[in-house]
This record gives sequence, C-alpha cells and structure tokens, in this order.
Amino acid sequence: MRATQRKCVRTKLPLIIAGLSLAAFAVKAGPPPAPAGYKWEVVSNLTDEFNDGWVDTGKWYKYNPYWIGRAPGLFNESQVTESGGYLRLKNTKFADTSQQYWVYTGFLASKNKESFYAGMYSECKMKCARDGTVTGFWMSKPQSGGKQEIDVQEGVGWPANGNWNLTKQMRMNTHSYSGLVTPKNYWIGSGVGDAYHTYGVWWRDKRNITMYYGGGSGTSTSFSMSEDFTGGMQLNINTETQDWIGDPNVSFLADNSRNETLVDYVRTWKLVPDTSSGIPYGSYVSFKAVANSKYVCADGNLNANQYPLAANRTSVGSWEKFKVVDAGGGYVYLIANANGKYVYSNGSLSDWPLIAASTTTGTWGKYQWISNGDGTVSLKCIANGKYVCADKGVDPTNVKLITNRSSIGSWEKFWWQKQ
Ligand SMILES: [Ca+2]
Repeated sequence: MRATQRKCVRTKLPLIIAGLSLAAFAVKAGPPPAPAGYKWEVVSNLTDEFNDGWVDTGKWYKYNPYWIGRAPGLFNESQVTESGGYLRLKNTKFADTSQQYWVYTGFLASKNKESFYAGMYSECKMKCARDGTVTGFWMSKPQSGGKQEIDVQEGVGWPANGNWNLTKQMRMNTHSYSGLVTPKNYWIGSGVGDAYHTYGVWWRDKRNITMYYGGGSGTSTSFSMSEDFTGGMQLNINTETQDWIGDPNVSFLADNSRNETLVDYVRTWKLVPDTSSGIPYGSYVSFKAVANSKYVCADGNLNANQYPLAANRTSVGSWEKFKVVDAGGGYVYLIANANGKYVYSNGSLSDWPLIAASTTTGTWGKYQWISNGDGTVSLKCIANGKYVCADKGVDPTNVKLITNRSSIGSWEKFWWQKQ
C-alpha cells in the first residue's frame, strides 16, 4: 500500500510541474501575435520601465493638461514620483474633509495628446492603491461636446462602498462621443491592490478594440464600436476619486503601505509591415493556388490583349512565371514573363480582376506581399485594400484571379517558388 502511494506521488509531480510551466507561458506579457505580414515595433515615447529614478518629463506630463480632477480629488504634480523601479502615484489628504477638494492624487499623461493610435498595443503592469481611490490605465481624446475614451482598467484596490467583488476585477469600458459607454468586467479572482497585474489593449481599427488581462497572450475581451474611433489619443495612468464608490478612507491615506499605486512599466508597440519575411525581390517566381492546386498563368489565350491571370495550369512554362519587383516597404509589383507587362487589379471592372497589361506602375498594381508562415503568400492590393483570390465560384473553369476579399482563407493563399 505504501509503495503504491509513493508511486502515485512520483507520477503526479511532473504533471504538476508541466501545469505550472503552461500557466507561466499563458500569462506571458507583450503584444498578441502580429497579423500576417506585420511585426510589432516599440513606440518609445509611450514605453517606460520607470527604472531610472526620475519621471521622464520628455515623455510625460505629471498632470492632466485637460482636467484638474474630480472632487474631492485634485491632481498634483508632487504626487508623481519614480523610485525602486516603479512609477509611484501617491494619494495624500491635504485639507479638511469638509472642503470641496481634500485629496491630492497622481496623474501621468503622454505629452502628445494624440500619441496612441489605432494599430497600437499597450500594456501596463501595476498594483493599485488600497485607500479608496481608483487607479486608471486609459486613453482619452478630450474634445468639447463629448469625449472618446478607452478604459483598460479602473482598478479598485479597496472598496469604499463595501463591494469587495470590485477589487478582483479588470474593469474595462469605452466612451463614445454619442455618450454610449460599454462597460465589461473580467474576473481576475485576486486583488488588484494585492499584487502586480498586467493589463493590455490593442486598438485594432476604428471599430474594434481588444483588451487583455495578463498581456497579449492572456485572456481577451472584445469591443465593437458603434462610431468610428479615429485620430490619436492621450495615454493616461492615474489615481482619482470616484462618485460611484465613495470617498477615500482618511486613515488609509496616511498608511504608506496602502496609499500608493505602483506601476512597474508601460510598454507600447505599433504594427509595421514585416519587410524581413523573405520576399524574393528581383526573382522570377511561380504561384500555385491553394484553391485548386493549379499554377497561375498570365493567359494570352483567354485574352490576347489583357493576359488575365488564371489558376488553370498544371505545370510551369514561360506564361506561369512572374518577376517580383521591390516597391518599398514590403510591397511588390509583379511583371508577367508572358508579355513583360505589369500585373494590376483592374478597378474599372467588378471584382477587380488581375491582368498583365500595364507598362507603368501604380497603386492598382502595388501589392503587399504577406508571408503566411505556411509556405504560402497572400497579396493585398493597395488601391482597394482587398486580397487577391483564386475564385472557384466566379469562374470554375479557369479560376481567374480577382481582388475582392477582406480576409485570408485558403482561396487567398498561393504557394510560390523561385524559377
Ligand atoms: Ca519597472
């Protein structure tokens, strides 16, 4: 019996260790995987480790240029310091509680009010004060007549209103000019003021935002906007008082173990085209459509003037070769070997069919070369922002290439090979 028990313990141990490793991997910080054809690049003016002992006033205001605070809280520069590897936002009682304003709180704002843009991902690792103030990691666009806002976390370290559930949540929101707010909560399960937690946001495009607990490979929550979010926003990290939770606790404000929000870092990235993905500039290549496993041909038999591109050949001859020309920034032009003409997506016709019929370059013939990581490439036309598709539905016989898809599926993928 004892021997059996020992055996059990031995077999369980590696499983537990494996489980821990997986958990550690799951909460890895940093941005989510970049979309095909892009990579993440650090945005230095929105990135700070807060390790050098002084608040970098080249990047940050230690106040909010557009707001003094919500009573009884008042933002005050002296509350914003850096030491021990952390940005510190301290909350201090400075007047009698009978006054309109009696608590100094801290605000760190990006210097350029339009610095956080669609396409960027930002994350912040912090431990919230436990004194009744609320800690924010958020982006804002101050404007008369309303505001747009992305609230990644409104962290409650201690609940002045007695609702302890608030202390264990990532409390997200968006605000629209229309006045619409879209609050969502993620249940963390441990106190936001008891340990460091990482909160992230990817402003994907003007209508879509994804927020993350634990970094870009952590748990995600999606937001679909009812109005366009465009332009740039100011990035903010702050403490403030909030009507809905009540006033801070006076004795906690005097307790140095509770009256500071500590921020380990804020890190921000933007998406840029990945130009290091092995694009065969200057080479002749063949394309084989994943849709039907046929080679793409600039087919002079289908039209002797326009040479439409069609995935209709079983082998590579001179009409199935294309020269890849560097158009800069990860973009390419293609020249058909069949007739020496540039390939372009003909926007004068519906579905923008590809033809090899131009002697000059232009946006209709400028494509983003997107390596899918599986040996295939997808081509996105700059002129209409759509992907090239070998469309078996439109033309089942010749499977002509058209440019009308908004996402990459198998019909938008092509195996390619140098010739
Ligand atoms: Ca740090």
